[in-house]
Amino acid sequence: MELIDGKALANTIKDELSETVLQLKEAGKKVPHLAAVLVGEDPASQAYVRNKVRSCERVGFESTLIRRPADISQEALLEIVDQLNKDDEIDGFIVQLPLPDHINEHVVTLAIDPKKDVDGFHPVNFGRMAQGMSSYIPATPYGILQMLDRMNIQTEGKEVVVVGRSNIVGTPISILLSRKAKLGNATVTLCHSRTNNLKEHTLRADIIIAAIGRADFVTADMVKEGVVIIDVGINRVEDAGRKRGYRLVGDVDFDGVAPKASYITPVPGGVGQLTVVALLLNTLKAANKEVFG
Ligand code: L34
Repeated sequence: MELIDGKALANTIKDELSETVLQLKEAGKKVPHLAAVLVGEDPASQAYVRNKVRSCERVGFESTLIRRPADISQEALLEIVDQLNKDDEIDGFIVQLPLPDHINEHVVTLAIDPKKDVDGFHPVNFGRMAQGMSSYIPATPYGILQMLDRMNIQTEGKEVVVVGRSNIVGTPISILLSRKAKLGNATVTLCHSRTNNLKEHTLRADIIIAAIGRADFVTADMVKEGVVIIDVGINRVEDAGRKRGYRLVGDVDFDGVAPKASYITPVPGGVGQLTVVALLLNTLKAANKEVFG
């Protein structure tokens, strides 16, 4: 079993990005600038956005964090989106999800200029991705592709089982891995909460992408010997033994599954690390106007 060290992979890519920033500066060019909008005080969202801002600092990108209380109106949030769309200083921005219940996420996503949509959530980017056109690829799927690429894990002809059909992970990664492309050409099965006999599917899988948001959901009896495990879940479970009162676990029962796996990602220190890096890669693309020309 080989552990996929997300932190180390992320650091390698961050070093490459730092080098790119130095070259941009030497050439007298503008440094990429990412903005993030964070609504409310959700502790997980705060941690994720903090990692994004810190990572910008680490590679030499500019970053702007816009924080608003959970009771901000949808109208006021749309006004911020509009300002960011118009601000020439900002190359790309994200609105961290989830948003409070009174705000319609679809409306907010549709309001973001696709050229600045470094999350790749706008239907223009999603549609371009699905058709194999140049697009921003959502950060978590893009991070998974980076991980597979840099670990030299082949996907062509492989049986991939994705568990979870969210807009931001399960659905896009299943499209990407089945595309006729490098890091594609897999036979993908997208499983979800209404799948019958889930285990029949997962037992066939050469690669399992677990993105359901349920702690320790994938267990040893569900996987075959030699499987590659990409664990996207980040779940907080109570743990009185920890200072914080909780610990983070993935969607996969790591201790049970790891002995059967050829490769496995840890949580934390796995996919989450690459998610943040993928956002930086998209921000660089935005600054270089690579996606839309
Ligand atoms: N708009 N909303 C928008 N874009 C995104 O790409 C996200 N996502 C998901 C949630 N909402 C979003 C993220 O940023 C998940 N996600 C994310 C980002 C960073 C990390 C995990 C998920 C991360 O840094 N994980 C660390 C541990 C974090 C901790 O200590 O809590 C890790 O090592 O896994």
